[in-house]
Amino acid sequence: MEKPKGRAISIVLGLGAGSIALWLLVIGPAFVAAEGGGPNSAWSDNFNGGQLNNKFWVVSNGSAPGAISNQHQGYFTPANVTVSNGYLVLKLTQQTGTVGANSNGVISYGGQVRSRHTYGYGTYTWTMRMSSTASTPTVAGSADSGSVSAGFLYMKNSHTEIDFQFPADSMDTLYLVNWLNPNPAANPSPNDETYTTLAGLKVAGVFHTNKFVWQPGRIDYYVDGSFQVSHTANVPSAPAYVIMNHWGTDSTDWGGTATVGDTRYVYIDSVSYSP
Ligand SMILES: [Ca+2]
Repeated sequence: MEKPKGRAISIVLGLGAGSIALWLLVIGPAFVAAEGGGPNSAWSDNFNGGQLNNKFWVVSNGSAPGAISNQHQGYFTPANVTVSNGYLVLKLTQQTGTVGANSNGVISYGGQVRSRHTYGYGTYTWTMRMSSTASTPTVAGSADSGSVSAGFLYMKNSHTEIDFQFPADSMDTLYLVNWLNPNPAANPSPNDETYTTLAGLKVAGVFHTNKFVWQPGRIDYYVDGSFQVSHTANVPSAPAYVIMNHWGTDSTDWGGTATVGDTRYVYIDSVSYSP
């Protein structure tokens, strides 16, 4: 499939310096030794406990992808991660502020949660509603330009990456993506990526159950129980972190230009893994 202009690199981790930022977040100093079940244990989280299970999840606090010099700077802030009424809620705000030499830049505050463990081959499922202005899970809301939301697997410069990802400027297009960067000491190249797009799902308006089955040399993607596509190129093998995030953009390439002043929300009803 032909790639949209400028999308390849940005899918990895945002743009340019953003790739470094996310890497630091994922394996930064805040990393805590794994607890509980190992990489071959099934698990699920319905977020029904009233607060996030901090023995299982790490809330990111620091730079987010999508930075553009003198224009846009994004952060993940723990204040934008909550558990409420059975949902994990990831909030995003965008405001005017000083970015480098520009006093009229855009600053984004999003949210990100990742697993403490890494996990390997198996079935991964998220029931979630992508970025919208809906301030509760069931009310109507629009997908405003200026964000990326996702449930995905990731480790070390996309040595492993498998995603369900929604750039909010994509006119209701969900991206089913996988990466295998064979040399994670360097950033991935466009040739390391395989993706499929799905349109018309109203991903910002309703919940969908997004599932992939990852096995050696193959990833099968499903939405609401319906098989969508198999990818057999760029299939990674290394265990990776389970991540859900919602981050701001101000780019015409991926996520769209910022919508300053509009608060947006991602709702995750449940996430699970089985080997
Ligand atoms: Ca739930």
